[in-house]
Amino acid sequence: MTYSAIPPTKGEVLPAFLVSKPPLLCLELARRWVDDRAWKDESILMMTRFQPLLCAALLSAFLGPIVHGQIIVDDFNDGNDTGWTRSNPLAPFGGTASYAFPNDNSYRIKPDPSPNPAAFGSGRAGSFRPEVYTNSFHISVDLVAWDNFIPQDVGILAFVNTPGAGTLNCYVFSYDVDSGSMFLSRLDNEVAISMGSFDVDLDPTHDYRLIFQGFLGDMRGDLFDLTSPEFSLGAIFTRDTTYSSGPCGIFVAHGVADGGGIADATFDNYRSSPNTDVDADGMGDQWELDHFGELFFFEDEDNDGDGQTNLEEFIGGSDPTDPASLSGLAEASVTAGEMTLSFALVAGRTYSLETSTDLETWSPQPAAVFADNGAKGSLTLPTGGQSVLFGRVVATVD
Ligand SMILES: [Ca+2]
Ligand SMILES: [Ca+2]
Ligand SMILES: [Ca+2]
Ligand SMILES: [Ca+2]
Repeated sequence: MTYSAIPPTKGEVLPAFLVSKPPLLCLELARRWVDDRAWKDESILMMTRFQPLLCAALLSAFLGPIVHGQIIVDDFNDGNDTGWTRSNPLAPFGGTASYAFPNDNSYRIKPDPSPNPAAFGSGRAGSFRPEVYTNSFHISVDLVAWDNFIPQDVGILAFVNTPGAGTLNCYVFSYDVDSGSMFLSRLDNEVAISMGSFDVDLDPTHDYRLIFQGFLGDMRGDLFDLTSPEFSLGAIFTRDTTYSSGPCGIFVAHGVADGGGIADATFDNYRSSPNTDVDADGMGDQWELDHFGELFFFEDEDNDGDGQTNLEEFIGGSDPTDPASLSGLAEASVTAGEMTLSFALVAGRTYSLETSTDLETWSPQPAAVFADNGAKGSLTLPTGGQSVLFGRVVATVD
């Protein structure tokens, strides 16, 4: 009996959009057709390979289940902001703001003009999640129905402390319509200290994604145009350790200092997580720190010389400093017309099954049934009629 084999491929540098959602460990199992169109359990070849599966990773970012504690996802498709705390710092002074859910699938925040711009500053409002992040945060949110003609600032707040007019302390990644720039700033008592910026003109016919993350003082803000999300429009990288803990959220403010106009922004697809990748190498920063003591090793290096790159070991959950520890071990069986692939479970991964008849084109199999058997997981799919079928497990980092 002969088998086709796939040479291992090296991990690839990931587009920045996939920061902390890199591709995946593929456990590829080849089965050959033998004797009377019957699957033979023993005719199995197992291979491991790593291959970027961008679509799967992207889909998972939107559709993946909320799997553990501090990962929060809200697409607002329930037409409400249950779980959020609305914040209007001018409320004590008579300031108002409205909150709405356009099409019952997005989140619009619209502060009214300030009751006294000279005394209290311009109109501004936001909404916060209650979850507290400490040392690390990864926040993603989309800007939709964008209006580039309202002078305003809009974006993400992280490590929020003492919210309120003249008291808010936090970090901010935001777009400033007036200057046509993204800014990464620190707010001390609501006074902004810019720590980096880049110029970009937003197109009101496009939707945008802001991603803001911080890990032990290293911070990174990225902007993406969702019509071509594989390319970052720009990134800001900086370091500051003034604040290290707090909840996070979104905001919009009228953009003219001491101005009396409105602000109006619509958000969608909010996601927050403690899992960061501020150096954009596809490997979780905490994992890098735990194993290497720092973030400065590369994803395509093989520090322990075991033939698997550091990125491969991160995705598969093995130790990148131990040559005896390898990723990608799996088992396969076919019984009663079902193919089952089992694999070592790693926390923070979502697994899915793909099949192919030619090892070229792979098709997602959302009907495959996932089972958590403790240390091992499995995916099971009915088979039938194929003369050759290959299966692989795709692990997407949450
Ligand atoms: Ca939505
Ligand atoms: Ca990293
Ligand atoms: Ca290695
Ligand atoms: Ca290893």
